[in-house]
Amino acid sequence: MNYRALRHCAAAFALLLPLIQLSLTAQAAPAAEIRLDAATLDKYAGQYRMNDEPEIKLSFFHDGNSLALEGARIPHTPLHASSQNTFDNGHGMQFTFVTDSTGKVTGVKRVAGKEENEATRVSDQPEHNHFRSYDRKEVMIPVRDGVKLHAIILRPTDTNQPLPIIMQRTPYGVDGYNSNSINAQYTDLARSGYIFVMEDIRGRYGSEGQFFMNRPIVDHHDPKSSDPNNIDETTDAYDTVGWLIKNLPNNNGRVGVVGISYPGFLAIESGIDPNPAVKAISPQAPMTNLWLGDDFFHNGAWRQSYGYDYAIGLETSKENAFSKIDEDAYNFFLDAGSLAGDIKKANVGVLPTWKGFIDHPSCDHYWQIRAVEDHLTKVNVPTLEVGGWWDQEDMWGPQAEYASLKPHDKNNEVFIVLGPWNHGQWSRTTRSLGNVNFGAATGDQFRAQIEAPFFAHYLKDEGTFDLKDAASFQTGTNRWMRYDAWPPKENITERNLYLDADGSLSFDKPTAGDTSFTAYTSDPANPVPYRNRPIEATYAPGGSGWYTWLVQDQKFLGTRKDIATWQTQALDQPVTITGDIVADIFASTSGTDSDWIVKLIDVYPDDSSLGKMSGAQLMIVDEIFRGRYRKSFEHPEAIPADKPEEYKFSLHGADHAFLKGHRIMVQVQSTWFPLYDRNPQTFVPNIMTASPSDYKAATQHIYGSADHPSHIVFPVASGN
Ligand code: PG9
Repeated sequence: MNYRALRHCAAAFALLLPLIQLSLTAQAAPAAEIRLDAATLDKYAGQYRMNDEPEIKLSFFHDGNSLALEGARIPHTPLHASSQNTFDNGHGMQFTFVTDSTGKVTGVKRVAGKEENEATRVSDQPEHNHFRSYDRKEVMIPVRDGVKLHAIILRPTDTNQPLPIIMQRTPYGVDGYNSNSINAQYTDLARSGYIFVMEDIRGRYGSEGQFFMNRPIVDHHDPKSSDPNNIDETTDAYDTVGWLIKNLPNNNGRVGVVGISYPGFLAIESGIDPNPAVKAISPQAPMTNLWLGDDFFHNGAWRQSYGYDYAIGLETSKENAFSKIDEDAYNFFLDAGSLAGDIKKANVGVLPTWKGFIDHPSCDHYWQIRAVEDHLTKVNVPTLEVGGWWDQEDMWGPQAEYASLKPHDKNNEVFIVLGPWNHGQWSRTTRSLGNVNFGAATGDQFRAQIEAPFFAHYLKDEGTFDLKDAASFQTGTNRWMRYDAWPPKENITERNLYLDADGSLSFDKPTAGDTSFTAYTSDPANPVPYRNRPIEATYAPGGSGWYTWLVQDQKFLGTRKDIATWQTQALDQPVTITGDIVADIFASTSGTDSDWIVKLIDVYPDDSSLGKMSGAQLMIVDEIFRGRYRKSFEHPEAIPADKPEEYKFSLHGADHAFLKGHRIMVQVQSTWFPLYDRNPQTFVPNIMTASPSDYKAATQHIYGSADHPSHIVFPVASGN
């Protein structure tokens, strides 16, 4: 299992706590080992609790001539002494024990790369983890067109009872799965006991056939579907499940499918015209609509750095090969210009996904047939959707899939969980995202209290599953809420928060004439960075700000003149918003095309007790809209210069309390680079091939008048 594979599997495993990653992956050469006497080793043995993540306990054992480490999600890991009080795991992580003036061991400092944390000694009795032993087999599974798919099968060694199967299908490689990684990643499920099946999808890693990025669904009801070559990910899942049920001894005939991100897309596909043995699926951060709101475009604006990096990662090799831009990505993409320029710079030919972007910049048939939510016209299988409020990749997918399935949910089998997470973060044990601390290890709570009971109920008939319909972690108040539906209707009043020309925000509709606007100049030669520079490649092996940019304090933007800002006074009582937040903006441009980016921000008070959050500007929801698509996503149209036009688009769901003393802020800007390619601000037929002379500065007006009252639709919650 290589480090990059782990890291990217931003989805699956890479998002586990760094401790686990580093205990399983080779990094730096260990320092020379020294021998310590038994009394010294005994002195260090015990249990330590991480100071900043109290749910993580490290147990050090006196193990032979050295120490070994274990944790609830950490396999037994031998350590080597490199000094009287420092040990390393042989993979770049050091533990230095700390003693007080009496010589008593009080804690341990953990250093891993740039990260340093401390743990306090809480007991002299180390605790073993409860890892269950799994037996590992490798198989090739034939599917209907004769292609064979590679899979790893893991089965508990301590029982011959018929067990259900939990399957994950993935493009990111399955070779690294073994008893330890299953226990570390799926701790609750592994303990409960399932047969785990991890499968490489067609054309990736050990599987035969041709990989096709986000392969569209074929028409299974077409007479042609008897043609064995009429395959897609749903048929590969169907055939795999059929083979497993027939060939794995002692299975109970039921299969659950789980996955994050690309594997989340594969999980929802397993529930479309499913094999009858599929009894539960959990699509987590599933990529669903690549043009409207997930990885590659948002409302028609192309995600330049991501689309570039990801296509290299999956299409230049059968195994992950993510791009290694070794300069500030801001400069790299500014120099390249449009996608045509990126392709020249990459020098790896025109990858299939890039060809898709160039030939289909608009939402034509090519993207329409890839929109998974359009296939969700029936509930075939109990479904648990999972999404993060700050998911930097697939925030749209879970909410869109839930919204499509829900109207067909006659038996109350479709659920959604939304929490304070980035992409896949619910698989980790942590209280924080960036500088924001939510006061509890919410991922652990989700896995133990929602995910494990969901699968136990539907696959083992154990217990009840009584999530109402939606579980949401309300940020600000930092508490779990349960709702009858998402977005909830009860106790919600929609109110418009108006963007007034004097820079204030108010619930009162403006009455002034059209000379009431806020102006700024947007210059594609100097675009607004979406995060702090230098910007690393998305999954840069040495670390990347990608994972936390959505919670980055927006003060990093300083006093740029190309961002319009509105804000309230400090609130004298909390304002809670629960549901979909919609931007309804009236704007004009002196150009003939433009992007509109709207960010809703919680401004924390200056208060040293808030630590790093004192005075912070935390984005709550945000989105971009490419102006040429205001009338049709399929047929773009130039914008008439200097004329107010309406741009109405969802900023997505939130469940957030702006607390007393905080301020509500809204920002509008027209570049967000290099996450999104620059709009030339001059209408050209295809922005993917725009030339340098097409890019022009433009004067933008955001209206706050009676006729053109720009506002944000706020679902204000009361009584909770
Ligand atoms: N967000 C990734 C992805 C999924 C589907 C298409 C493109 C990218 C992922 O983490 O799997």
